[in-house]
Amino acid sequence: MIAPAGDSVSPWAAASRPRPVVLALGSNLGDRIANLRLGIEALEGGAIALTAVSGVFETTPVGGPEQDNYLNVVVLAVSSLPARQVLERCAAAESAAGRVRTVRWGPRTLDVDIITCDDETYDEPDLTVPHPRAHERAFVLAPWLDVEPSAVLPGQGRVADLLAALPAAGAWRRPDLRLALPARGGSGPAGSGAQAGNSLPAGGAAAGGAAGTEGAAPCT
Ligand code: A4P
Ligand code: MG
Repeated sequence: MIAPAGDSVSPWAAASRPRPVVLALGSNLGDRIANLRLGIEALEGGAIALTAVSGVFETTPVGGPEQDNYLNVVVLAVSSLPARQVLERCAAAESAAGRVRTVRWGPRTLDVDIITCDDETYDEPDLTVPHPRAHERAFVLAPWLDVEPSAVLPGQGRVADLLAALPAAGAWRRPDLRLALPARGGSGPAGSGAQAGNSLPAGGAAAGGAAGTEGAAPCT
């Protein structure tokens, strides 16, 4: 295991420069792919620039009551926003998809979690970064590996190794479902999908495309 290398900065402090942020999105209620698309649209802009979106993975539920499968994706972003403001944007994205909180780990239209903010670490009642359970969850690791094959989870190790070490993956790629980066600065159709694993350099141009219908496909 790699020792945590976190910057102990205040979660209220803006970063001195845009740094990489990894966000995980999941939905298992309502129109799952539409919810993910709404979340991605809501996250873009306002000092958060999305740079890549993973392929869409169908995943078996972890924890909580009996519930339906999830669709999960991971998005990469750059931002100099304080971690707390990134968390607020995650909550706003959840609200945009009509999130209502019932039971912990229960079904939800959209959950958006901060997985990492560069190598910053926070351990507060309502903000823990890196996400404390990311290393043991295929629904985070599989899409993260898809969009960033060299990814490292601070304090835990390479995402590829963490995923390989899980006893059962519980995550299936859905090549029939695609989400794209939203139009930069704006109003374009988000997520009607270009390529899964679609990425742009920070500050790059927009991508668009169309999402498929839901039909199961075998997965890696
Ligand atoms: N919070 C603390 N740290 C963070 C962070 N790094 N990112 C706080 C986001 N939020 C963070 O979250 C509860 C509180 O966590 C927030 O108020 C925030 O201040 P929540 O979204 O209201 O509730 P939750 O998601 O039910 O709880 P929790 O503990 O965040 O759950 P997890 O660990 O996020 O797991 N199975 C599949 N297959 N796919 C999924 O996406 N998701 C979960 C939720 C469980 N099982 C799943 C999936
Ligand atoms: Mg959450």
